Amino acid sequence: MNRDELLRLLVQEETGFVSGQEISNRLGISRTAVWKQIEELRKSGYEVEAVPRKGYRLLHRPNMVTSEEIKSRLETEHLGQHVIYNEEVTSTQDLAHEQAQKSAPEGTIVVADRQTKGKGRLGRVWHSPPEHGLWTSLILRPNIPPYKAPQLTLLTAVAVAEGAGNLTGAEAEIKWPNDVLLNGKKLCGILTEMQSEADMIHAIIVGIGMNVNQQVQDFPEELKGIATSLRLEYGAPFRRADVLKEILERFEYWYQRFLTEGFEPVRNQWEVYALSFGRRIKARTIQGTIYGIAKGITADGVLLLEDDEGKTQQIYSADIEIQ
Ligand code: BT5
Repeated sequence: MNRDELLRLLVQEETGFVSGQEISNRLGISRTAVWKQIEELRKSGYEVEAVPRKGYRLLHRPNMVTSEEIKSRLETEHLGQHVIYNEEVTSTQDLAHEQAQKSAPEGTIVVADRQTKGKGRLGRVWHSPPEHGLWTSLILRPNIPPYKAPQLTLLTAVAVAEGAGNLTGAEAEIKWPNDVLLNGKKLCGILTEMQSEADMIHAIIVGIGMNVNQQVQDFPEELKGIATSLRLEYGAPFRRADVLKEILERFEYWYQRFLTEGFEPVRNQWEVYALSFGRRIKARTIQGTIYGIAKGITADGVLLLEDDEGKTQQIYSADIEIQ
C-alpha cells in the first residue's frame, strides 16, 4: 500500500471524516494497517484527527515535496510517477545522474527540500535554501539526437512560464536560454545536462530551480535585486507540491507534443514568452562578448543576433543582458 493513496483518500474528504472501514475497503488493507499508516503520516508532520465511529480527518498537511505529497495530487501519465525525495542533497542533478546510470525509468523525478551545492551553469552556485523552493531534476530518455538536447531547456522554460502564469495570474517572461522571469526578476533557472555517446542520448537531466515562498530577506544580498519568488509576486504563499504538480503537468503536455510533432509547436509558444526579440542585447559567450539585436531563434532553438556590422550570428550558449 502506498501512503500516497491513503493521502489521496483523506484529501478527497478534506472537509469531513473518512471511516477506517472505508479506507480499509478502498485500499484493501486491514484496519490495523490503516491505523499504522496514519501513525506514519503523523510522524512526518501530518495532523490527523481520529474520532471513534466517525473515522479519520486530515487537519493539516506540511508544505513538503515528499513522494506522497507529489503523487497524491499528480495527474500525469508518466512524469513524476516515480519520485525520489531527499530532505538534503548536494544537488538533485548529481542524484539524478546517478539514478539515470542505474537505469531509472524515463519520467523519474528527484526532489529535495534543500541543496548544499545547488548548481547553475558553468559552475555557478544556485541558492537553494530549505522550505521555500522547489529543487527538482527530471530524468528523460527521448529518442532524439544529442544536438537537439538544448531544445529541452526551451521546452522547460515554456512549461515553467505557463505554470507560473497559471498560479499567479502574472505574465511570465523567458530570457534566452534558461531563465524564467516575473516582473523582470529571476523566478526560475533551468540546467539541462546529458549522458550520451556520439550520436545517442542515454539520458537528459533537466534541473529546475524555482523560488516559491521566499521573502526578500530570505535571499542573499547579491540576489535581492535580481531574484523573485511566486510568493513575492502573488502576495501569498504556495504549497510547493501544488507548484510542482502544475509544472510537471505543463511539462508533460509539451514534452508529448515535442516527441510527436517536433520542436516547432514549442518554439512558437516559446516566442510568445520571449523577452528579448527586437531588443539590443549583450551576449557573453565563451568566445567573447557580442552586442546586437536579438532577431529570434532558429528551428533548433539557436539564438540569432544581428551584430553591429549587420551580420547574423548564431549563439549556441551565452549569458545575455538586455540593454
Ligand atoms: C541557472 O544557471 O539558472 C540554472 C539553475 C538550475 C538550478 C536547479 S535546482 C535543481 C537542479 N539541481 C541543481 O543543482 N541545479 C538545478 P545560471 O543561468 O548559470 O544562473 C546562475 C545565477 O543565477 C547565479 O550566478 C545567481 O546570479 C543567480 N541565482 C542563484 N540562485 C538563485 C535563486 N535561487 N534565484 C534566482 N537567481 C539565483
